[in-house]
Amino acid sequence: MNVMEKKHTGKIEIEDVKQWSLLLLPYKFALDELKTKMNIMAEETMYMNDSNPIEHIKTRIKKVNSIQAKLERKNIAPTMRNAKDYIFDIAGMRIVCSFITDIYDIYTRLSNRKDIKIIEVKDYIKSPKANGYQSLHIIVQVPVTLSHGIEQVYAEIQLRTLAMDFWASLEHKIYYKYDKEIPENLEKELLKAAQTAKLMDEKMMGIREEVRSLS
Ligand code: 0O2
Repeated sequence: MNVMEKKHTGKIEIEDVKQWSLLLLPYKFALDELKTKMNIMAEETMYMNDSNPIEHIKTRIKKVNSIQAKLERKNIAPTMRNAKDYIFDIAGMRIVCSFITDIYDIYTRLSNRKDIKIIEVKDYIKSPKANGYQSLHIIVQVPVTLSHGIEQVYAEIQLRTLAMDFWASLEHKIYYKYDKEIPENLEKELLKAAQTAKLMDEKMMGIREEVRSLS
């Protein structure tokens, strides 16, 4: 099948859907690799510490139109070459933890690994976004072995607590419901909710420490 998807928006180049699918394949493999590594890490921690730092993991591959839109926002031509070179979250993994300390423990373990290269870290937990968004974002490079050799593939890992994830999911829905223009009163309520989520995370950590000190 040689399906051609043509998009005429100014100087945008025509891209072949099949070629895009081929480009996205290593990102899927990178996520498969990462997921296995994270599951091993979690299982090992469970045996050693009797607690699992990971509540759940979700993965997604960015859609071609979202990749192109992101390139356009950055004023970069939406080609496959540019997608590979300039978009680092084509492969996305979200790791949801119970406690903030679990997030930083996982980050430390990731940093110590030889098979994952940390490229960039954005700490929206220490410095939340103006709307209240919190998460630890890490751009990594993972080697993926393909028939033609080893490819270093970028992926974005987002680490959050359950409370941060709850907030972000609702905010994301509201953001799209209002077509990216959230009314001011809702923005304020969301900010308050983010602060409540932060307090909840701190409280839960305190309780855990207390329980640990007793056992
Ligand atoms: P999706 O559907 O989750 O993939 P940059 O890469 O630095 O040029 P970018 O991509 O905006 O700029 O980076 P950043 O700040 O690391 O945020 C990327 C992702 O974080 C977003 O991906 C969301 O998943 C999440 N995120 C960031 N800010 C917010 C926010 O205010 N609310 C919510 N709910 N999520 C947020 P995408 O591509 O937007 O969407």
